[in-house]
Amino acid sequence: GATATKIERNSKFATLNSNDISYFKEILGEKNVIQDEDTLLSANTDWMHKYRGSSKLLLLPRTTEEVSSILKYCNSRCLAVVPQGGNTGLVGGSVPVFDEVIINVSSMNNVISFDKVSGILVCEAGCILENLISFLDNRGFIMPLDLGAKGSCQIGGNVSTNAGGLRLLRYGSLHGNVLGLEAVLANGEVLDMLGTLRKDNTGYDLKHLFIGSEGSLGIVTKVSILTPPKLSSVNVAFLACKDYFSCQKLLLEAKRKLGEILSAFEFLDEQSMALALSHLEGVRNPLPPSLHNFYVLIETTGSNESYDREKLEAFLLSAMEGGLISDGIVAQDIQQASSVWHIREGLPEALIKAGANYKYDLSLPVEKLYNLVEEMRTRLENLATVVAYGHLGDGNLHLNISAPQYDDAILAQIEPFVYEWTSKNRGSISAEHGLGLMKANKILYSKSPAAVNLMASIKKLLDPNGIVNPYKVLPQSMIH
Ligand code: FAD
Ligand code: 2HG
Ligand code: ZN
Repeated sequence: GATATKIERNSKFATLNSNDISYFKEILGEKNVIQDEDTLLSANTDWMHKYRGSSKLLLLPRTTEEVSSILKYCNSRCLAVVPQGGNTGLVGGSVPVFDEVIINVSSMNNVISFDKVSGILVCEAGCILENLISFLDNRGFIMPLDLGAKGSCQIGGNVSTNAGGLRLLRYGSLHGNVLGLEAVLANGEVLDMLGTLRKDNTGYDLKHLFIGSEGSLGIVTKVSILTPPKLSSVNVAFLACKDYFSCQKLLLEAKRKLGEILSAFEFLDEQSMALALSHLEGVRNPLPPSLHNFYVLIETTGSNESYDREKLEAFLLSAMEGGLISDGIVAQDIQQASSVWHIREGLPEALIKAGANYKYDLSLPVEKLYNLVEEMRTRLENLATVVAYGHLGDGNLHLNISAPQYDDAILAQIEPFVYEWTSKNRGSISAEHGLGLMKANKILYSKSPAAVNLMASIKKLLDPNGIVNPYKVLPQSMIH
């Protein structure tokens, strides 16, 4: 693939043979052992069409026991594997680099239990996020996470990437919301950590190792997750700000004045809006045409319609009077709210349509976050378009560089500058997407050598042959 260059296949891994295929057919049944070319082509290719592997086999286990048998066998044969969920990952972590066997738990898509008193949902890892959202909606609950890829991503993939998304500001990260999980280790051992307790301080909390480890320590097969009740009153405002400083002040004011009802605070710059308008079907700017440099989407979620509305209106009035916002609308119905959300959520897709896309997912101190964007524009001049948006409420910038095609001259202007800048400002080079293949060798920009060494030791302990998602997350040189 375009970026999977410079890495060599690890020669200690075996190559698939006909005995392997026969074994898998025996344990999984013919139809769950996929060798069909079209299906493999899409499973080998990532969402951005930037990374492409050459796997000859996709396995679809239906139970934890089947996952265990597959891994036990692969480990004994030294066959490398890649766990894949909805394949919506943005760092090349979900596709093979070479010929790794792809394991997808999409057939494990049952809800196991739901406790409507505590809101605790236990389900299999292959459940698609949007299906869980609908399941809960019918019961008066919501998922604590939401993201643009909800129609395809699996909860197992979300947990494995510790996905952040649009509601983290309100409900916190999956490290807080996931109460338990079941995972299968490289040697086939099943780790049952599927607790449903809010509090459990018995020894090391091992589930956290699997949350955000991007399939490098084993395969997540079941998840237990705390879900919040669905509240009756949701408002969405779409606002314009003249400069980045106003966006920042608006965030502070929103936290102070909207307090407990604030549920999302997203921002996009005018370059993002232009991209959405030209590449997303049916999208129009809900604000009258004028020179707006920044847009902010604020969502409130509460339980009292008139109180929430009053609170939001008072906040907007004071922000308008204080000059923090230059224009804005409050969505009048669900359709308008979802079309406003679509502008923000559609940006990754708009970027794909626009051509080549260099993607950086950074945590930075909010007050400095946009300086990087401006410096990047100066560096790139007319070579490419710099587009910035993200979860401002969480200090998470999505810096995207869009160009007609991939070009080494552009990349040389971006890297290592972007990583050095982030490191110097004590930011994170992966806020929520993970390291995958793209940033496995960049981890030291955000973590100390001692921390990375410990990670490598954990990887070796849990997966001594290194068969699970090789070449990803950690630098190869540190785990051999
Ligand atoms: P995949 O892409 O299939 O896999 C991702 C990683 O997890 C890989 O390393 C894979 O090996 C591993 N993995 C998958 N399933 C398992 C499993 N069962 N056990 C062990 N390892 C596994 N991310 C955010 O954080 N916030 C966002 O707001 C957000 N928005 C997005 C919007 C769009 C349009 C797109 C395309 C992506 C977005 N993402 C976002 C990135 C991506 O959707 C998330 O990382 C998502 O959690 C990945 O889930 P998935 O099932 O598609 O996993
Ligand atoms: C989002 O917040 C996703 O929309 C994707 O995390 C970010 O496209 C990106 O860079
Ligand atoms: Zn995001």
